[in-house]
Order: sequence, then structure tokens, then C-alpha cells
Amino acid sequence: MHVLPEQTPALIRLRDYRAPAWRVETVELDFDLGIEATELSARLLLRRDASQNLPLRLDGENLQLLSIALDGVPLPATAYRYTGNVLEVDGARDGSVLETRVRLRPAANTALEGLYLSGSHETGFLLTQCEAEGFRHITFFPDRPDVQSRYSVTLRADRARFPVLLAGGNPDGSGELEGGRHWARFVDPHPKPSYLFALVAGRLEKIERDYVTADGRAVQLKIWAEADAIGRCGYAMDALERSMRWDEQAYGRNYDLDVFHVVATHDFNMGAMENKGLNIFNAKCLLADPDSTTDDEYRHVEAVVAHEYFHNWSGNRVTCRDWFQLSLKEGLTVFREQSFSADMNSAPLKRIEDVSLLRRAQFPEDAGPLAHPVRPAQYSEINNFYTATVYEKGSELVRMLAGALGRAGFRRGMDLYFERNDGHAATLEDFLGALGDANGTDLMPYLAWYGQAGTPRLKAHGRYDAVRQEYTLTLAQHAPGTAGAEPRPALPIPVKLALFDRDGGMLPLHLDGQTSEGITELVVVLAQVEQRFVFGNVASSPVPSLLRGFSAPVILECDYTPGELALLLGHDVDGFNRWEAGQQLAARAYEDLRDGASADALQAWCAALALLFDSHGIDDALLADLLTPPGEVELAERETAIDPQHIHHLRQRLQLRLAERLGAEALHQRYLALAAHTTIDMDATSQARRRLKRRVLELLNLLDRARAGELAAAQYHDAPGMTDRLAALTVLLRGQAPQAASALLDYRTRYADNALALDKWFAVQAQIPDEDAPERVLMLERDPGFTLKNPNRVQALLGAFVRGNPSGFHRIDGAGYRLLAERLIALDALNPQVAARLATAFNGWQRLESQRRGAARAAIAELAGHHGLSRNLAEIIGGVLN
Ligand code: 0A1
Ligand code: ZN
Repeated sequence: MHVLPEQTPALIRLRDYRAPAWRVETVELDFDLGIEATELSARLLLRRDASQNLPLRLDGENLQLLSIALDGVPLPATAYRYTGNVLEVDGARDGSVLETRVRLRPAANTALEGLYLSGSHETGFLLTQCEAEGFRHITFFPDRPDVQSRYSVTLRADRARFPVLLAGGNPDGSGELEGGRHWARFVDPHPKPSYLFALVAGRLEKIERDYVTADGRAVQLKIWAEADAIGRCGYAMDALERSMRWDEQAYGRNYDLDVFHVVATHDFNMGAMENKGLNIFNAKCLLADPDSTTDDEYRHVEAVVAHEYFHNWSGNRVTCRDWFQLSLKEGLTVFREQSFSADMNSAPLKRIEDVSLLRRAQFPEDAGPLAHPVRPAQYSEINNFYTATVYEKGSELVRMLAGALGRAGFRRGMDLYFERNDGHAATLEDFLGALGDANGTDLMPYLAWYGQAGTPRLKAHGRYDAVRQEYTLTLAQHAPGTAGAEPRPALPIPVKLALFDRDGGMLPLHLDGQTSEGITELVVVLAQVEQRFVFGNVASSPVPSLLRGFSAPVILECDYTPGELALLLGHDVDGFNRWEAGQQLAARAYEDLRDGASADALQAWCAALALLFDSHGIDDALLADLLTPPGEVELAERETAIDPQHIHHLRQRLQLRLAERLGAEALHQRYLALAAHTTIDMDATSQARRRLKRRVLELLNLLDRARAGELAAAQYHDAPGMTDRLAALTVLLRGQAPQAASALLDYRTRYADNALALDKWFAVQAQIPDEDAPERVLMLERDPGFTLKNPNRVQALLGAFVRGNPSGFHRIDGAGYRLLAERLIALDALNPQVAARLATAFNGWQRLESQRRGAARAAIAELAGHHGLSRNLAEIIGGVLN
């Protein structure tokens, strides 16, 4: 039968949604596994929607069809048609059984979607990735999340080559076959969408733990990894157990199968995947040991383990009706993970980390041509919509809803959401409806947040009337990109606030004449374009602390003086807002340096931090963050014609001014004091010390390279773990220290066989912000450890260069742009998903100053003209060019 070439991709639109004409009640899959070729039979029990008179159409992506039968009768070629994407079958009825057999080529699958090989032919293992539309690369199926089916999966393979056979669901028998082969069966009692199907087969080791759920189910937790990695799975196991307990306590959610499998692979396009009962993790989000994992990475492992586990309810038991609702599971699950991590670690530090990520990744996305609503209205390639907007902004929207309902109200709402939608494919309306209904309130006004792109601006202006002892706060919202466009509805914007007197004390709040004794913090909701809030009994002109805890994902514009920001930086008891005041002040100090007009903010920033540096009353980790100005990407958001090299230099000067104010001697002494406590421990105090030690060393490195170089060289060699080692290496490289070369060489040799540690060796060099960055990347590409076939390695070198090194990537001659464009073509032929994600680094080129803009446009236009780009890359490049 003839396979037609792929057709021009059409746009899929939310408004075109139709319920499926055909569903699948049960699926029986039978795999004969092999690395070069795998064959599988699928038996689907079909259900027809009588109200739609449509022929049976199944998705199937370039499958080699070996046989096909309907209700036990082999079909003649005239009874079906296969275009290469869609299989149309004549004669199917409600209750029909369709049987197909196909052959797959796992070893040739470099896109890592569907069934593929991780590692080498000799020692690697087979696994699947089905979200979003990978199942159609495995078999013919209505591959959409609103088709939920019960799965029974049988795996057969050579026992020596594939001793471990896993699929989602509960184990349902295993045994020997002839010729050294064996089989195993898994049955999943919970109907699920096809994107949650998974299998794994190969030589893997495991660690196990018994777990009993709060509702009394005995569960075996098993984490699987290759032999050289199994020793690094213990931390993930602990994190899994903590996640399971937390979900029982915080949401009353229990695990619902007898086994929970987790598998680590080095070949994965994303962070991890929540397949029912068989989570698959990118090794970098699962493996952890002190020698190769930094503190930040430890926290990331804990967060991703929790995220995937939490999906079992927010995603699996209640799934999405269609991919436009992706944030229903992702935004909600990110929020659940953020709450968990805040409970496990320091809540303000977690908030700082999450808001930093939002600003670094999501705000620029939302401000450029790739901007899209949390619920997009259309897409060409769904894999391009696993974005910071859907995940991170989506989580902020859930946070606002949770804030509006309060802790108990949110829990009530979530209980109702799970109860109503268990086993169903839901929409964002179902979510808001359940939260509102459980609390007798209407949350539908928040739906507007899901439908519009762009970061809203919130203008705040305060006026104090000394005679009436009144403080009037005027809040106004402004939606971005609205010039000439239809006016958008006002969004509900919850603003958590407090008022401080000029000594840094919190004032009691009497809003609009209501007396609420003892209240010093409250939430006002701006529901109109502009609103005034009047506070009475205010004894002196206050300083407002607004959007505390970042209560809404907006850009706040408030006419603070540097002194007022310094006051908040010194006194705000909300750890997040204290940091935020410091960030605002640092950004103003940056502008002082850039414009040369005033030095008020610069002085205020340095003076406030010098006080905090000496005060000792503050957490080391928070102090480290306070001593760090906004990153280059965030600073660029404030510019009109962006010159990333200029921004880099200004930010360096800003930090130098801070370092000078603190003084080399004080920095050195602080470093020594912190270094005296060096341990390998993972408790919060030890992590906080390492974080501050790193920051202090970086600041000293700006002032006195020789001294910092000596300290860093010693720290590198004596480091008890990766956090200290990598920090020292970074300082040596940034300071161009004479000891840098030997440390790099030592690292390369020490970690030659540790892929995750080696990734950091590539990344740290790709991020050196000097003129030679593009040439350094070319040199590193020639290292035998580099390959375009491994997404983590691509991320480590090319990703770190284009995202983590703005001044290097944006070199004025356009060398960085050309390098990226060339690599994208090569990468696209191997792995379109990874290519498309990397290509988003071109986002925002329109706002570059003219010379760079021209060079970027030329590189992107040439790429756009390239023949045969994948749909993934074409959609991003097309979008970026607009
Ligand atoms: N649902 C996963 C993310 C994910 C999406 C697509 C993938 O395909 C390669 C893999 C993972 C999560 O949010 O964890
Ligand atoms: Zn997720």
C-alpha cells in the first residue's frame, strides 16, 4: 500500500473541538520487542458515537502496517486507506474489534517520540514517550486525550537482552517462552488516555521501598536505572515518599495502583513524564549524589519527582479534554509542586526562585512574537506549547484562585474538582466551576486570564492626606499590546499589601472605614480598570508593600523613591517582597549607571545591602539572593534597543560597585568564616552557607582576582561536593585565573564517565561571557563527548550558550546567530522537538539594536527558507519572524 507524503500542516483550533466520533473501550497490546525491529499487535474494542455519522479514522504516524482485520476478518486493501497519518477503515460498527499488526524501528528513532532506544545497541534499553501525540507513532489509535481506555499490555522479548519488562498498570503475570525469551503482562484498571501509555524494556537495576497509603493500600515503589546510576537514586526515592505523604495530607489524594515504577534515561526530550504507574525521567531530574549534583539540582530533583507524582491526580485521574486545556494539568501541577517544595524547604526562597524563573523565561515569551494565552486558541504543533506560559504562568493563575479562596476554601474546591471529574477529560471551565461551586462564589471572571496573552501592567499611586490621616491607593491596570486593538475586559488582580511607617514598622489597616483591629496585611482585588482604596487612621505617610508574595503575575509600576525601596529592603517581613524591593532598587541603580544622571538609587542599594551584610540577623541564602541584582535577561526587558554586551558590562559595573562598598577585606573574612563550616550536608543551613559563600567569592572576584583565584583554586580541589566544585570552577573561568585551565582539565578527566557532570563542564564554558564565546562553542563541539543526538548534551552546550550567555550569543557580528541557525538545521533532521525548543532563543530579536537586529533577521530568514524543516521548527521560526 502506498504511503503519501505529509500534507501541509493545518492549524488546530480550540473552537473547532468536537467530541470523538469513535472511542476505544479496551486496548490489548502485544509487543515482540527488538532493538532494530519491534512488532506489535493491537486489539481495539470500538465504541461509536451514534449521534455522529462518521467513518472510523485512526491516527498512525508513518507506521509499517503488516496486517489488519475487523471483527476477526482480514481486510482487503479496498476496505481501508492509509495516508501515512490517518487510517480510514470501512465497515466498523459500535462494538467492532479492530486488529492491526505493525513493525516499528526503535533504533532508527532519533526524535525520541514513540518507541525508541536509549543508549547503545549493545547495552541500551527500549522505552516510549507518548505525550503529546507519540502513541500514534506506535499503533493506530484515536490519539487524543478525551479517548480513555482500559489497557492490557503484553511484552515479549529475549530474556538475556531484556531481563526487565515494564508497562503501566499492575503486573498481571509473567513467564518463560521458547528460545530464551520471556513475557510479562500489565493491566491498568484505570481508563486512561493514550498519551499516558508507557513501556520500558532492557537491562536495568532497581531500588525498592514498601509504602502504605493513608487509605491502606500497600504499594511497591521501584526506581530503575542503569547499573552505573542505580546508586544515585536514593534521594529520588525519599523525595517520592515525601511527595506521596504530602499529597495525602494537603489534598487527601492517595495512590491507586499496587506498584509505582520510575525509570531514569539519559535520552529524553523533556524533564520527565507522568505515564500512569510508570514515570519516566530524564536522568538529570532523578539522579543525585553529592559528588555530581549541586544543591540547586537536588531541589530540582525533589520538585520534578513531586511534579510527576502529583500528576497521578492532576493529569491522570482527571485529564484534559484536549491539548488546549494543557494548563489544566500543567499549571495546576506546577502549583501543587511549588506548594510542596515551599513546605519542604524555605518558602520565601522557593517563591523567589519561581518568580525569577517566571520573569526570566515567561515574561520575555509573553512580550514577543511567540506570546500566547495560557489557553492558546490555536496551534500547528502541540509540542511547541509546553511553554513557560502554560506551565509557569498557568501556575500563577492557580495561585491567584487559591489565594482568593483561602486555604480551606481551595481545598474544598479541589475536593469537588476531583470528585466531579474523576475518570474524565476536563476543561478549565470545569476547574473554575468546581472551585467556585464548592465555595458559593463565581470565579469565571478569572477565565479572562486564560484567554489573553501578555503580561498586564499594574500602576500603583499612593497619596497621603495628613489632615484626614488617610492614605489613598489608586490601582490601575493596563493590558499589553492593546493600542488600536479591541479593549480587553479588566482582569481580577489580587493585590496583597501592607503599609509601613518610616521606621519600618507595619501599620494596622483600616480599609474604607472598616475597622479590623490588628490586621496588618490584606488582599484587595482590582476588578476594574482603575480603582481607589482608602485607608483610614494612618498616622504618618506610609510606604506601601504591594503584591506581597507576588500575588499576581503582573509588572508593577510604582513611583517609589530609592529611599522607600531601601526601607522595604531593610524591613519588609515578607521575605519575597524584601528581595523584590532589592531587585527594584538594583534595577534603578543599574539605570543610574546607564544614564549617569543620578546616583541616588546606586547609593541606596549599596548602603542597604552593606547594612544587611553586617547584620547577621538574616538567612544566608536570602542574603545571597539579596546580593544578586536582576539578571541580564530581566534588565533587557527594560530597554528599547537592546545591546546585550552593554547590559552585561553595566551589570558587571553594578556588582563591582556593590563589592567595593562591602570591601575586599570584609568579603574575604566572610568567605573564610563560611568556608570554615564546609561540609557535604544537605540540610538547609549547609546549603544556605554554600550559596552565600559562592556569592561572596563572586563579588570578591570582581575586586581582587588574584585573591579570589587563590581561594577558588583551593575550593575547587578541596570541595566535598559538586556545589562547591562547580562554583569554584565558574569563578576561575570568569576571572580568567591562571588556575582555570588545570581545573578544567581535572574536571574533564574526573567526570569522563559521568554524563550529567560532564554536561556541566560544557555548560560552564559555554556561558563564559567574553568575545570568544562562539569560537569556544565551536571548539567544544569538537570534544569527543559532544553529540547532537543527546538532548541533555545539546542543552548543555548550545542551550547554555544561547540562553545562559546573552552577551556571547548576541555578538555584534552575528556569529552566534549563524551558529545557532546552522545547528538547528542539523538538529531538526534528528530531533524536531529539541530543535524547536532551542530555536525559541531567537525570540525577541526585533528588540535588539539595529546591527544585531539585521544580523539576526538574516540568519532567521535563511533558516526559514530552508527546505524540509519539521513542522515543529517551522512553526517556531515562522512565529519568531513575524
Ligand atoms: N507532562 C510532562 C511533560 C512532557 C511533555 C512532553 C514530553 O515529550 C517528550 C515529555 C514530557 C510533565 O509536565 O512533566
Ligand atoms: Zn507536568
